[in-house]
Amino acid sequence: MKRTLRSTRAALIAVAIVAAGVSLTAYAAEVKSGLKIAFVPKQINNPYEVIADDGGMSAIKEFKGEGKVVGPSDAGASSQVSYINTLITQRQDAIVIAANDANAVVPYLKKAMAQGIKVVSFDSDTGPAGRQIFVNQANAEAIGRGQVQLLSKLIGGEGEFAILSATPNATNQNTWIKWMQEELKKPEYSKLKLVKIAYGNDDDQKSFVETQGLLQAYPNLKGIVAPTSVGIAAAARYISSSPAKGKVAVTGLGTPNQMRSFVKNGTVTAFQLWDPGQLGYLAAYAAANLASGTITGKEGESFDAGKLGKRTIGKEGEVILGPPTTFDANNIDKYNF
Ligand code: RAM
Repeated sequence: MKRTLRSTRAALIAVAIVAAGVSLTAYAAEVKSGLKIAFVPKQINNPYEVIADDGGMSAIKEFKGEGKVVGPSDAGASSQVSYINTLITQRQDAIVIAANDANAVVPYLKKAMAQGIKVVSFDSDTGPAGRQIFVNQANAEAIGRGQVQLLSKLIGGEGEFAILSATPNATNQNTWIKWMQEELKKPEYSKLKLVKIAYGNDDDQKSFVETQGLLQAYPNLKGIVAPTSVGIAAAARYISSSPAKGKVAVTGLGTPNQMRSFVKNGTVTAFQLWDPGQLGYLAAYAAANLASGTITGKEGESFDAGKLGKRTIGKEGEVILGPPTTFDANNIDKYNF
């Protein structure tokens, strides 16, 4: 009897300790309700950015904040500045931004942070000076190297290819391109030749025309890598109705919904992306945790990101969503974004 009592008491104490631990964790992970969080995408009419922003808004709904999306209709270098200034005047709790040009926005984001507004960059970074946290879609080196690996497979390891990028100042595209060029230095790619980096500015028409220009300028072109959802869709559309179909491979980063018809009609064999909705969702939770004081943005801190679970901040305030997926005819119908 005594032994039972003692062990019961011990068990009760253990339960109490566990319960206290659980409630402490829950308390630490809580974000405030009513937070005003504004998303500033690269451009509001880019389908990729729309999915990302929608993901952010759904997270904000979960923790009962007030979310909104404001931003330019073009991805021009200084197009986001006036929006940031307005958000500062409106005393938002946090700004979540996909930067078109770090140099253009950092001074204004610094001003926001000086006034207590928390700043999270996502998709396209500002660099550590312009934000507390960068929510990155995937490891930038892995994305860049992965793009070359995929292209090489698609064109049999040799031939001329071009990159069709977004804007010349986009941090994300430029970082990926840098890693593509690193990957190309490996001996196994000695027969791959990067002939040109073209810029479609994340504008559908300009990307379409740039694709046409690439085909005219490089008659031996075997591939186009467009690490932009706008660029890859425009390139695929051009090539799908040109004699280059089946001869010039189009790959890069795109949304399954925009690329599905080009995979089905044989213009595109494979391309990559992550879930932009989850990217926005994670960025919203990062912003809310900063604004609630549960984290400050330092390496090693963790926060609760709703259905994405616990996330830990890495070097220079970077939080990574996860590895990209490669889409092809076998799996594309499993994805709806
Ligand atoms: C475009 C944008 C965005 C990029 C995607 C892959 O929508 O340039 O920044 O991450 O493509």
